Amino acid sequence: MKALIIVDVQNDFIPGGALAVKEGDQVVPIINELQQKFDFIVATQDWHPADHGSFAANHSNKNIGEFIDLNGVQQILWPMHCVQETTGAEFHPDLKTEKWKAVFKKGTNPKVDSYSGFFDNNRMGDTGLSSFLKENGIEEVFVCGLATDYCVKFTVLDAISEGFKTTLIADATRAVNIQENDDLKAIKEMSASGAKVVLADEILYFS
Ligand code: VGL
Ligand code: ZN
Repeated sequence: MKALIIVDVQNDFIPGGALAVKEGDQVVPIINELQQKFDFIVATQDWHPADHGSFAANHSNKNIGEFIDLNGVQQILWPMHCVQETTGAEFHPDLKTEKWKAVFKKGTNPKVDSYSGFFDNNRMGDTGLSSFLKENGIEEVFVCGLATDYCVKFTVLDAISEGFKTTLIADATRAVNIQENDDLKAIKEMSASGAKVVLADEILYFS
């Protein structure tokens, strides 16, 4: 059976949010349409404590975009975003949630960031997403959401390494693009790692 994984479609990643992704709002209507094609849907939610180590504000004399060593893992520093229980951490208000089987929160450990919906960046913490999918007979996952070059990419790469047949729905994602073309680089990396890359229309009209 197949599942749709909706990654981090949260207010802080939408234009006007703390870590705004250009055109991030444009994935919402596409993802809502896609949801009609899936019986099994899960979502991930970036869910940081205010003292999270990925926030530039929690390090003295460090700016957003600088790199640090965070407990042995190279970490780019972000603006404060998706802080637990804040509006910025909530899902976009127009995103349909009725059919979701579960939400997997990530990034809760202040000592390590977590881009993937499956594991922390040091691969120690496990959200339980992989076992949840496997217990429910899911063999194939389709990934969409925000952002292409961070949480979507690492969710796709972990899905592949967990043995799921994995498809990226490319136009149902948008990228942070710190460097121009980070989105294209990320899509190439996912494809080279074994992900199938499709456009939403293929699923909406041909499946
Ligand atoms: C994300 C940066 C920091 C994402 C989350 O959802 O792609 N990016 N936290
Ligand atoms: Zn985050």
